Amino acid sequence: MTNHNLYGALRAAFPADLDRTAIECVATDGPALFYTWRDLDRSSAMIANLLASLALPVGARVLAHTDKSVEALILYLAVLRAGLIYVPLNNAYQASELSYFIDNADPSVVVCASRDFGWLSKIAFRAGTAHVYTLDDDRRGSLLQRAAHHPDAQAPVPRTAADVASIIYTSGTTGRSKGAMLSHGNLLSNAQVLKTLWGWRSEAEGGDVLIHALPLFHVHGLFVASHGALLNGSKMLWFAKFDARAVTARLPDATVFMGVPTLYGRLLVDPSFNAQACRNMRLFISGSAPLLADTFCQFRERSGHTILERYGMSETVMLTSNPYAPTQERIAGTVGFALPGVDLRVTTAGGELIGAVEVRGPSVFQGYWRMPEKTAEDFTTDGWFKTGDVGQLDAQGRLTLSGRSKDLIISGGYNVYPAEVEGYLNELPGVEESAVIGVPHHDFGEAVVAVLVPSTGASVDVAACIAALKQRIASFKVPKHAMVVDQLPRNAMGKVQKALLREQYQRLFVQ
Ligand code: MLC
Repeated sequence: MTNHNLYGALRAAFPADLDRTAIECVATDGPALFYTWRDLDRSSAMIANLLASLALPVGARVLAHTDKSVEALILYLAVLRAGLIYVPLNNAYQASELSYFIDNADPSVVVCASRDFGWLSKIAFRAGTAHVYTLDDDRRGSLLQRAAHHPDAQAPVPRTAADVASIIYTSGTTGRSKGAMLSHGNLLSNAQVLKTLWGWRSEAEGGDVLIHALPLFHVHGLFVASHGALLNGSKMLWFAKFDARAVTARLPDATVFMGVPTLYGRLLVDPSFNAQACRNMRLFISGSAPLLADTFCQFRERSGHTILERYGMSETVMLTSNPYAPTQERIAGTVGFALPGVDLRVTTAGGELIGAVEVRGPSVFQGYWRMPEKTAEDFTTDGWFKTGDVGQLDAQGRLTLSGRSKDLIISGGYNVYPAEVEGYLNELPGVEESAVIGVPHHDFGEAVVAVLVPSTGASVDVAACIAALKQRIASFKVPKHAMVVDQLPRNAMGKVQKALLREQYQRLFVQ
C-alpha cells in the first residue's frame, strides 16, 4: 500500500545535496543561523522518535503553542512523520482561550514556550494531557533535550490520504472555535497544485528563495508558504517576525514573497522599499484578507511587480488564484480562478448575480473535530462546502468576493468573531450589552471597535474595559477603540443594526 504520509512527499523533494542551506534564519540582533536539509531531516527524525517512544494511540494530538522558530517547523514535520495530528495555536492566546482548545483537542502532548509552562502545564495536566514539553525560540527547552537522546533516522509512519495530519482551529460565528481536520491528502494535493500553478522553479531554472515572514500557526505561513518551499527543495529566508525594513534588506536575495495585505501596506510605508530591492523577485503573493486596489496599484508603481491575490481558508487550504502566466492579467479586487481540481459555484437567489460561494475538491477538509453537527451544517446536501463568503463569478470564471454571510472581522489577516469579543465585554461590570464591529484601518485593513451600553445607573470606564480584555483574550481581538452609547440601533425585529454602526464609525482610523 502506498504511504501517503505528507512528510514522505516533502522529503522526496529535498535536494540531492543535503548539506545545502534549507533555511537561513535572519536575525536582526546577532548572527544568522543556517539549517541544512540534513538538519531538517535528522532533527525531525529525532523528535518523531521521541514521540514514538511515548507509545501514543493512533490519531493522538500534539498541540503547539510556541513562538515562531525553525524548531517549531521541525516539530510540525516530526508530528507528520510520527503519524500524529498537529494542532498549532496562535501564541497570542491567553489562558481562557487555551483552556478551551486543550479541552476540545484533548491532546496527548502539549509543547509551549518556557515562560508559559507554569500556567499552561496546569491546564493541560488537569485536562488529562500526559506530556508537556517546552520549546523556546532560541533552541532551548525540554523537547529538544529529550529528542537529543533519540536516533536521527526514522521512516514516516504509513498514513492514508484521508488520515488527519493537522487540526486548524477556526472561530465560530456563535459558540466556540471549531477544529478543521486537514488530511495528508488535502495538504499534499494543494501544495502540488500550487507548485505548478505558481511556477516554482527547479534548480536547472535557477531555483527559488522564499521569504518566510508569516506566523507558523495558520494555513498561510504553515502550509502555503512552508510547503511551497519544502516541496520545491527551495531555500527559505526565515524571519521570526515581519519587519518591513529587515525584509526589504533581504529582498535582493529572494524570488518569492507571501504576505497578508498588512505586510504589503507596511512595505510601502518603508522608504527603502523600491524596484531596485525587488530586482530578483519573481512573485509576490497576497491572501488571508482583501487586498485594497489602492495597495495593489501603489505596489505596482513602486516595485514594478503585480501582486498575485489568491483566496483560501482553514477548511479548504487554497481555492482560487489570479493567473501566474504573464499573458493573463492579475486584476485588483478579484481572487482569480478556481485552482485545478477545485469545483467552485456561486449559489444565488432569484436572478441575483452575487451569492454564496460553495466549493468541492481534494483540499476540502475532513470535517470539524468532534463536531459532526457543525460539519453537517456547513455542507450542502449534495456535498459542497459552504465557505461563508459571498461573491460573484464573471463570464471567464474569475471570482470576486464582495462580503461574508458570517459576522466576521479580518484584522491584519487574523479572523476575529464579534460574538466572541461581545461575550467577554458583556461580562464586564457595568456593561449591559455591546456591539463589536470592524471598521477600515490604515494598517490592519479592518480594526475591531466596540460600542458599549452601560447598565442602568452604572458608568463604563472604557480604558478599564480594554485593560480587562487584554488580560483575557489575544491582543489582536481586543478593540482598538471603544465608545459608550445610551442604546444600540435596532431594527423592527430587535436585531442590532451593525451596518449602521459601521457606517457611523467608518472614519475612525482613515480619512
Ligand atoms: C498584532 N496586533 C494586532 C494584529 N497583530 N491587532 C490587530 N490585528 C492584528 N493582525 C496587535 C499587537 O498585539 C499589538 O497590540 C498591536 O496590535 C501592535 O502590534 P504590532 O507590533 O504592530 O503587530 P505585529 O506583531 O507587527 O503583527 C502584525 C502582523 C501580524 C500583521 C505582522 O498580525 C501578522 O503576522 N498577521 C498575519 C496573520 C496571518 O498569517 N494570517 C493567515 C491566516 S490563514 P498591543 O495591545 O500589545 O499594542 C488564512 C487562510 C488564508 O486566513 O487564505 O491564508
